[in-house]
Amino acid sequence: MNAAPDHREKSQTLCGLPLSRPLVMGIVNVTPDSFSDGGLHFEPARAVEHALAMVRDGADILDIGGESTRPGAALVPPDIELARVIPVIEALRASGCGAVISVDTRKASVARAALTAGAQIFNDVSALSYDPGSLSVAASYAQAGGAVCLMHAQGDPATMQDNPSYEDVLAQVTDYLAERARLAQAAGVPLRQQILDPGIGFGKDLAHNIALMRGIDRLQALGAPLLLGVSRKRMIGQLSGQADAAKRVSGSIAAGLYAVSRGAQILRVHDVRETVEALKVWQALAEASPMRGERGV
Ligand code: HH2
Repeated sequence: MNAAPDHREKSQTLCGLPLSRPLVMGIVNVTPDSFSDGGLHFEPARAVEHALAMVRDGADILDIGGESTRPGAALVPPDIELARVIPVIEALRASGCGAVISVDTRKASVARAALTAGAQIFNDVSALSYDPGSLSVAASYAQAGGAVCLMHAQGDPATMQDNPSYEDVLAQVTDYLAERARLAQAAGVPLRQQILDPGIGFGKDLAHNIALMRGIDRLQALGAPLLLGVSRKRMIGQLSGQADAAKRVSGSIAAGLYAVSRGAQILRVHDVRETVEALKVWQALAEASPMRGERGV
């Protein structure tokens, strides 16, 4: 495995986190219907407990979501999404846990309330295109020293896997993210406070997902840290043969290590402890990479 191509300044940070090593974002789905863990952390107290366990296991960021965006998912009204995520964000802030808190939402009103409750990252799977109010909320995150994650998706969760098609998926996703990044910059979110994400599984078939993973270095050249959310997704099931999404940890880690070896800086994962351990081993070996090519005894 090659060491990560290093396009970033060693001293660069994101919400106070160093970008000199891969960061782990733990997924906290406060939903009844998420694709691999729906219902498990639906009670706010269970979600908080799960999130704090992830911090103990080494998560740098906690991504709190109240709406499933799995293929075929139905829209959740803003008042219900707010009631799911805000108490969890408030409780995590009150707990004094050191993790950066991210809110996974497409809705400006939810992102705004989450910022007030203590969120530092606005993770929008629509790259600020779903809700016209999102650009100004994104600027508020930047003013507060936070960040905004812009993800590519083709179509809406309800229909996105019906027949995804591209002429050149890597070129189209790269161009789209470049355009959304420029728009966010114009609205007041500097590139150094943006995170870009090709959106694995969001309107993509297996071949599209593979092309995007193989093209990570090209996406990373856009100049913002790159986030990869491949954990337990259908792609992992297709490649590993594991039909049960909750049991896709090994395949998810393999894909995550491949992604960081190509330059991804943030892994969005369900299995934090396993991922953190794997990254520690990977990083110790990658740091020793100047030795590569030398003949061993
Ligand atoms: N994937 C999911 C949700 N949010 N955000 C980013 N930035 N990137 C992703 O790849 C991404 C995301 C879907 O995964 P999950 O949250 O586990 O499932 P569900 O949408 O069913 O809640």
